[in-house]
Amino acid sequence: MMKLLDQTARDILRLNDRGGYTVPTEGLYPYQWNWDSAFAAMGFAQFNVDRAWVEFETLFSGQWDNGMVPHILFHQVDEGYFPGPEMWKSVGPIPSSGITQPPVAATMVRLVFERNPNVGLARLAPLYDKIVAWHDWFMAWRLDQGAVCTTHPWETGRDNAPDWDGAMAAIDPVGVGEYRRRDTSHVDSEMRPTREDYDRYVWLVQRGARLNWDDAAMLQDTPFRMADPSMTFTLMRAQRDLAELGRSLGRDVSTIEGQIAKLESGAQTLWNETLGCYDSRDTRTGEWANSISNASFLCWYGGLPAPQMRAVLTHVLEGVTYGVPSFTPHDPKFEAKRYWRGPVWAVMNMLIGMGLDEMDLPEGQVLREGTADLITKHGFSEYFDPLDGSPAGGGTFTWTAAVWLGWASPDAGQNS
Ligand code: 2M8
Repeated sequence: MMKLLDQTARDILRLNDRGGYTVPTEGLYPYQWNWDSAFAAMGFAQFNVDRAWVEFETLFSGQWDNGMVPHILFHQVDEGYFPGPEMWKSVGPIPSSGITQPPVAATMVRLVFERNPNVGLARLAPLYDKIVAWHDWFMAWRLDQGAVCTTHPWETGRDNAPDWDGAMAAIDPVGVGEYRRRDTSHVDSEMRPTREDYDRYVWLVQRGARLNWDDAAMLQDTPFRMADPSMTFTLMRAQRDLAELGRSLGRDVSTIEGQIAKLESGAQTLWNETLGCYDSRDTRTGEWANSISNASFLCWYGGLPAPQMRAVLTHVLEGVTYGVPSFTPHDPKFEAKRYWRGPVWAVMNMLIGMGLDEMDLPEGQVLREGTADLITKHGFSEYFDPLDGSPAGGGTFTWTAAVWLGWASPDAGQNS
């Protein structure tokens, strides 16, 4: 059974391979997404290390002059996805979106590199400088008291998380105009963001395009700017892995070490004392989102011991079956099938589980086994109902297959 699933997962990666990059799934997401690609590379590395490096190389070929690495690269126009390149009006070397995504690439590059360091050194060197430039861009433009901010919900990858409800409600999407969503022709609309969400997503894109995605101009007035645990903890972690990679290349990593210290103090500004949890903070109003989300539990992955978060995790896990749901089931805003407002995601289980393992906390094993059980029973879906495991969103999904190969499968990490 497990061998069969390994085979199916490899087949999914090959199926979604468009030659040099991997789409998250046919139809619903026909382009290269930033963090999906990094996970895809980890999956490929389990059976084809060269193909894994190519995935990163293609992703970084879309890097902008300012260092930003876009969240979507539109290699080949596809009418099946909205919004496409014509709405973004990007300014990079290839058509792209104008925002980024959680910086997990350095961490996945390190995992790929460690599969075969001798071969990896030559591939790593040029990529290393590009990742440094991307991280520097975050440090230059996206910090608030040392915590990392997002300027669009799509950037966090947790598109419709309850974290953004307050800030999104404060936006009046005036002049957004008519547009046609494509996602709801691929997936049940009950499993997707609402019309109100989309109006604001599109409005924020139109605003960025109007400002030519100029970082300084975008900072002048900030309709949406949330300091958030996904961006903060993933960057903290990515900087640690980048420093380690730099040492392998014999580089001076003292600047990165200073950046890590800054992020560590920034992370403390995401501690919501009343909630007793890491939370998102609206930098415009200073208000908390009051959201116990799966991103809250990335604290260990980010490298914080965070002993106070263990009891929070136990409480959240008591309400569900297959790992960490995107939002706590003990809050009335929880919706078991609606995307980032409740469902469980294999990638988030993996990142949280990696952190728990590194802290020698036994819940890491619980998450890995829960994820393996979920995939074994319910397949390689985009996400799953955290109560009964029923599959949701798109099928034959790249990152679910990659997580199986690189982490959840009993064979993960073996040399094939
Ligand atoms: C989802 O987001 C895209 C926009 O970026 C969408 O809904 O159209 C999110 O789950 C995001 O985290 C993910 O990277 C992307 C592709 O899988 O889909």
